Amino acid sequence: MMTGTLITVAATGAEADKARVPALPVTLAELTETAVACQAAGAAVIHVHIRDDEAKPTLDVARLKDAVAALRAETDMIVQLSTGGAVTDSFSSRLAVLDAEPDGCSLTCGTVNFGDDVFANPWGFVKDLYQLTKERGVVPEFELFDFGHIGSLHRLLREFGPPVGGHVHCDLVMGVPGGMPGDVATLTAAVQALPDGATWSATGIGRTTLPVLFGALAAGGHARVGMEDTTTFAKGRPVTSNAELVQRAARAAELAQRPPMTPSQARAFLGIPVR
Ligand code: KMH
Ligand code: ZN
Repeated sequence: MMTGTLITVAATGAEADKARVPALPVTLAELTETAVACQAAGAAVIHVHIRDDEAKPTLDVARLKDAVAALRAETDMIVQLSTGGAVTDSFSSRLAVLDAEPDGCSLTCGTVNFGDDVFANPWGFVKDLYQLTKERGVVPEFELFDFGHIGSLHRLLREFGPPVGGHVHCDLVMGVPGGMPGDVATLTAAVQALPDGATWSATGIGRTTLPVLFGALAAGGHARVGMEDTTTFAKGRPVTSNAELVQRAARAAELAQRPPMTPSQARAFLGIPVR
């Protein structure tokens, strides 16, 4: 059954450099301003990475708590904190993200080469994080960068049961150098391998953004967009705001006759309680 479209905005990420990408939201004021604009444009979930006073990525729990509080005060969006952080973050600091009591969190299901770096998610960490989401009542979104991650997701559900809220929602992160490619053939194969009953979003990094967006809409999936994943709107044209990426995705979703879900529709869809 075709539903409306869940649009997630991944507004900042841990990789883009504020000096090179001035439109990147890095302060709390910039993050909340972006969130307000993105909600108005059709986003229901915000995937959050924060930065320190030097605009470098941080997992400082006090700052994360401030970000959660500010986003809740200014928007109705589902606040999903990244537990991926930056490739340099320790496993303990990534687990401590849940101390900030978000609605949801990302949970990457395996290790992947990440450009010249390695984004480390060994099984022991994945299962510890999953069990912690259950203890804390945080709804995970399963981030899948490659096919092996789908196998680990099946194992996680088999060994530890369903997530908080009872519903499995995945995000295919495609086109990372080192992960699965961002094309429609790969998207189709990945979707077929997901657990029965799972719903899914997809995002394509960089120039794979548009094929993955249109492929996901055509296949009944949902969309993640944002400056974490692409800082180029079109060839030679930098993104000027997260909201313009959300607007483009919302327009595509409307053309597909699957208009954006509101935050409250998204909460029901993802099994996230209303605050
Ligand atoms: N920044 C990447 C190393 C997540 O947010 O959960 C990992 C990442 C995934 O962005
Ligand atoms: Zn992220």
